[in-house]
Amino acid sequence: GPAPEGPDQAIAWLDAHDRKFGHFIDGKWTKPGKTFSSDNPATGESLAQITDGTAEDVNAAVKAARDAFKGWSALSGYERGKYLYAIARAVQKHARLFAVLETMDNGKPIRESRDIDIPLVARHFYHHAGWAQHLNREFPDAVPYGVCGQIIPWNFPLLMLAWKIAPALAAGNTVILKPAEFTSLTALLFAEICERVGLPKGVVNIVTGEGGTGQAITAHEGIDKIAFTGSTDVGKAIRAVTAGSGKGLSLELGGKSPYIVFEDADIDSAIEGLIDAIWFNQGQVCCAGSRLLVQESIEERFITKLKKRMQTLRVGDPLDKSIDIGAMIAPIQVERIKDLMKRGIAEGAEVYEPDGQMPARGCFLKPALVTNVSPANTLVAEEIFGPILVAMSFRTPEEAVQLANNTKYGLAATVWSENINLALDIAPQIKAGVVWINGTNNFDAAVGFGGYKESGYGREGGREGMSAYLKPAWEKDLKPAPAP
Ligand code: TXE
Repeated sequence: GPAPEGPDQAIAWLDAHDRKFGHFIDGKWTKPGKTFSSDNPATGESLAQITDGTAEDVNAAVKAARDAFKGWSALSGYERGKYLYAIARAVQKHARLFAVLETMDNGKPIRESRDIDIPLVARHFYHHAGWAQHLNREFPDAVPYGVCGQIIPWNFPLLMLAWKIAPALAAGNTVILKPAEFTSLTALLFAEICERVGLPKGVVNIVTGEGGTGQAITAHEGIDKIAFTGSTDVGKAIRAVTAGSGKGLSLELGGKSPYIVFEDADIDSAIEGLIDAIWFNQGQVCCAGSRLLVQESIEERFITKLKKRMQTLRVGDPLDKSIDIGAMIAPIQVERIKDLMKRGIAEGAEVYEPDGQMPARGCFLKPALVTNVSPANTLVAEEIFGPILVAMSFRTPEEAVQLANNTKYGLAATVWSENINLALDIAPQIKAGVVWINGTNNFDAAVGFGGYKESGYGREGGREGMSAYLKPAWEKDLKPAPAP
């Protein structure tokens, strides 16, 4: 068979492009324009120059997507499904290259990109190929929106692309996707996959760039729906810009998810779950279990065990398969987190960090456990988006629910207890889009994921995720409301 794809192949792929990329618009590659550097956060080295998309670039992409929409939406769901299957198979075929490239560009451990991100990407396209096939039967009175503008973050670059593109295409939409400025590379490799499987031109357009490119997308009159995943601040700005424009909108924003451990929990399992909940992807996860709420009667025992387990976590080169915690996305995020920590400590927080060696260079942070905090402490109230766990205790189930809901966010939650009646009683009282019982980070393409409150609205995955890319057929001929 073919040689396994490793770092050498990723470097060869970058070199084959002279480490400089334009956009993928209308099935063609544009010449690189004004560029910025995409760096490997583990080494600080530049990987490639990425084009900062202009309003003209977005215009060209919208025109291509509009033209492609007629043909793409007229295909039967069965025909569109065949393309999604082909994409899924091509992602699997190049899984190793995708995983290494993702780890080099983002800093996440290769164990995660190899075993979680990329397999879930393939799973997402397979799942939505199925939806495409059954679309007319499942949604007989629905039609696609048209052209979708999709703006994604850097924490799960290719997986967030899959969450956005797979349902949009299955429903018959065409897309303009903007990856985050820190992590454009796997989206560009994905564009090559679209070319290779013969996806009709203009159905998927990848326009790279910074926030300004995102603004050009959200403001564009030729776009029918915006889907955004990212910070709550930018989500609010996009909501304001799109209000009254007639555009559809779904937002998946930040979180500060509670991880509740009752006194009757299986403590060893709860600790393993917690390691995954907060230290998966260096804690740069919107649904990270970042607020530990542990029942007072077991608090001391639990925290002692947790500290011991934290001593075994290895921080280092994300391409090393034995590493638990890789690099943070960028120096700016490390500084942001250090500032938050300073504020929290000034407000009285105590911080525990394991001893372990740290890499001499690169964007690394130690895992940390924060205790002695009040609900008003900055580290309790704000999304840190890093490897920082905040711990508090509660006495009664009522108090656990009250603390869990004492947040502006509402994305995810975990309840840990051997008493299933207690767990099932608590779960629906927590205002979060997903509540896991005796588990965490269970993602599946078939299940809707999304938030309440400042975590956004709309669901991705499963039936709800499909309906987010469809509208009632009678709306097809409505004109957008005029701007106020
Ligand atoms: O996100 P931004 P940032 C949170 C997390 C993190 C913080 C800042 O707390 O520390 O946000 O991260 C594009 N109009 N999350 O600054 O800016 C941008 O180019 C349109 C949680 O990186 O929201 C990128 O493609 N688009 C989160 C995308 O928005 C704009 C994941 C996200 O970047 C824009 C990421 C604008 N005005 C961060 N400004 C999660 N929920 O998973 C920027 N963008």
